[in-house]
Amino acid sequence: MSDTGVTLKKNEDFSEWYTEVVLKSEMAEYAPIKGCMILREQSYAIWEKIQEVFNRKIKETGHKNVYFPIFIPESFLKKEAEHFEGFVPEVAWVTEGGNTKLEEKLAIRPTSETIIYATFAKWIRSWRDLPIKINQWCNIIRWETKATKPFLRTREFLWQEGHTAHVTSEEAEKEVMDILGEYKDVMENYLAIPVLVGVKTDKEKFAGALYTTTLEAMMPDGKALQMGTSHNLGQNFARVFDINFIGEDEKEHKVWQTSWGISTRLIGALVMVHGDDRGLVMPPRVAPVQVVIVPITYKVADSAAILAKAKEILDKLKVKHITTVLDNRTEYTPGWKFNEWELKGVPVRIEIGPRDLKQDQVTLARRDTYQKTTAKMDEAVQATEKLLEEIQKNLYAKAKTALDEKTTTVQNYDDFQKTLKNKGGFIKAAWCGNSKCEEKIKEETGASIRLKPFEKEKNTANCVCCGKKDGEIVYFAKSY
Ligand code: 86X
Repeated sequence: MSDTGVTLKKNEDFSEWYTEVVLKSEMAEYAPIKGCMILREQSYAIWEKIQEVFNRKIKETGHKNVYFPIFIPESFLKKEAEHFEGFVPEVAWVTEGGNTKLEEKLAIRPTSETIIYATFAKWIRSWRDLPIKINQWCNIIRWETKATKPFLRTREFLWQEGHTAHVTSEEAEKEVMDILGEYKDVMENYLAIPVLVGVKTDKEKFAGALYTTTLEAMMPDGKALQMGTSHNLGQNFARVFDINFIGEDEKEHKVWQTSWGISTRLIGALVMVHGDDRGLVMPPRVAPVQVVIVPITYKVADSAAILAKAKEILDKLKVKHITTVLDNRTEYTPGWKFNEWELKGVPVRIEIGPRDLKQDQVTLARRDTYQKTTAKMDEAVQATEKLLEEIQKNLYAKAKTALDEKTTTVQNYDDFQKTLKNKGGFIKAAWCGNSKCEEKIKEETGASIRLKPFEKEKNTANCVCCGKKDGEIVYFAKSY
């Protein structure tokens, strides 16, 4: 068992548990390149689900998918020195092709603003060319020097980056919020992970943006995880890349822009939030396999009849578009199969044994609570559908309770430090708005301001750091 099953406890050794689950569930494995991972079938299928859901959403709202080159000439990045400078140590370069040194070195994209916006400048002439709303699914390279962690921090990862250009500031503003709303829907209603939404502080925002909106989730170890961002770029890039258009007024204007992204990081959050001591727990709406049928035919006389029933249910579930696997391998015992499918997080297991056959029923086992129930054969599909919905709801509700439990309001710096040390999580506290206080707190406690909530709290309080009156309530946390 120790070879294949999870040996560490989520509550005791969270970080090691996480790695063990990721590896043993065959989500990912380390690649023979430092800081890189192999995404195996198990995790790539989840990525495809996320793509499916998000593609549908953005296409419905008039976005189109495109693909830009992986290489970005150095001169492009230098044009935007303001946001590029801080990132220089993270850029990987190509300097040679074959045996020839390149005249200009090429960055392997760390993000694609510069190459995409240089192209926008060519595409856009008049207001009739707007808006442009494009998205690309691609890989990204950032030469991380900090310790890497599967899905959360690797030198290469997959993401989508959306880039839009608009006639008016209002349109860009609406786009930023629309996308944020779609992200929230993906995270909460598909991944079953509740998120806080709000705006980053000036210190934490993307340097190229007017403002950065963010979605933040809470992990079981008390650290926050940024799940996605949506930026209002204003006319910052339009100025640098000369993205101008002739308006209906026949005058020249600069476009208003947005950019936004989510990445394979979300898969890491999924493992952390829902996983347990037996392994992964997949929310039904993104589970690569939603139902596994295990016929209990091992050394059983009725095995042919049991298998026939299993196939009957398999076909019925397929008709309902429920992704189902019939595990009729004969070389493993039912118990061994249970463990394996639990490790992989399959939400519902249907067992059919001799007793079930006799009583014209099936046994349903749910992955989230381990509860077992039975259903009559002709109600099995309906019962399964209902159970999948319940599991989806329950996983979200559990995660929401955990988030609420890990959110603490404090009035003074002493409580701030104690809470952070003993409990972690989000700390709601008043902040005067001065980045000096923000930096001091980060230095002394390791916690940063994760976001300023959109829904401003009516209450104000004294800044938790300097004591100044009428501070704004913000969320602090240590983070990944
Ligand atoms: C910021 C901004 C933005 C589109 C997103 O957050 C979503 C999708 N892009 C990304 N960012 C950088 O601009 C950046 C630039 C360089 Cl050169 C780098 F090496 C690392 C970077 N990391 C983040």
